[in-house]
Amino acid sequence: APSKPVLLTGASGNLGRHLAKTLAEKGWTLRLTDIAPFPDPLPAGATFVKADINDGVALLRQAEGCAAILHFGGVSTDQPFETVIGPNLRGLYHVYEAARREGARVVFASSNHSIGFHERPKGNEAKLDYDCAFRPDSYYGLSKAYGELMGRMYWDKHGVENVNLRIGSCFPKPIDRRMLSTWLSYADLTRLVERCVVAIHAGHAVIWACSNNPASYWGKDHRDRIDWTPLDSAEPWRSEVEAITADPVSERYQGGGYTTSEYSRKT
Ligand code: 15L
Repeated sequence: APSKPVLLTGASGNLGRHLAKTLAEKGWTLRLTDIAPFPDPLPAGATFVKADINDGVALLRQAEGCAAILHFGGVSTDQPFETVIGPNLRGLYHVYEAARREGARVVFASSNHSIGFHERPKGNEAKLDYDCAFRPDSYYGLSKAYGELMGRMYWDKHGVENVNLRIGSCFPKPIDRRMLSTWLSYADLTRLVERCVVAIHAGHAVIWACSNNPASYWGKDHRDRIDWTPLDSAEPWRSEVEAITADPVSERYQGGGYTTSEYSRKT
């Protein structure tokens, strides 16, 4: 376990709750925070503070003495512009300022929606590497691209290390054909976040956060730097979910349904 505490934002969200439980089981000292109350019994060694990530002073106080900030807070789905910008742009800035002051590493829950308008590879077509162009599919995806670029700047300018997890679909199990490519198991997520924090060197890193899915859309990233290998696979669910598909536009692009919400392109 890390020798210093680790701060987790978004602790009351789906992924936050899972990380709080499993990292505490590994003996980590966690500081949990969220704007919503923590719905579970508090894990051993953890404290919880109810706060808004837009409260920069509260965040600085919570980050004091921390080795890392696991930033899983903010808007996590496709929402209107005005809903996204407060938590995902200003809140993110407060996270990075706190990390800069503490010399803490940031693990950022980015998303496949920062690149969602790349087409899905067909047959033997090349998979997408980490240094592909951002092609956000929503204001939400755009905020995640901004978050990754924030990390780029804080590394270049201030030496704040950060690992940007382009999370595919992290749910208990895959529920449609797209998730045969994008699914990330909860167990692989915990192992990934653990490596992000304990790895000696991170710099500015980008990781395609999906399980070891043969149908994955994604290729090169920085997993060797942090020594992470996903162990699970979506393939056992293939026969159950492969017939579950969406409209033709959603099926063309990696971001799926996020690409077509409010879609008005004619050609
Ligand atoms: C995300 O970024 C969302 O947080 C999650 O709810 C899923 O929609 C996921 O992407 C996905 O693309 O499946």
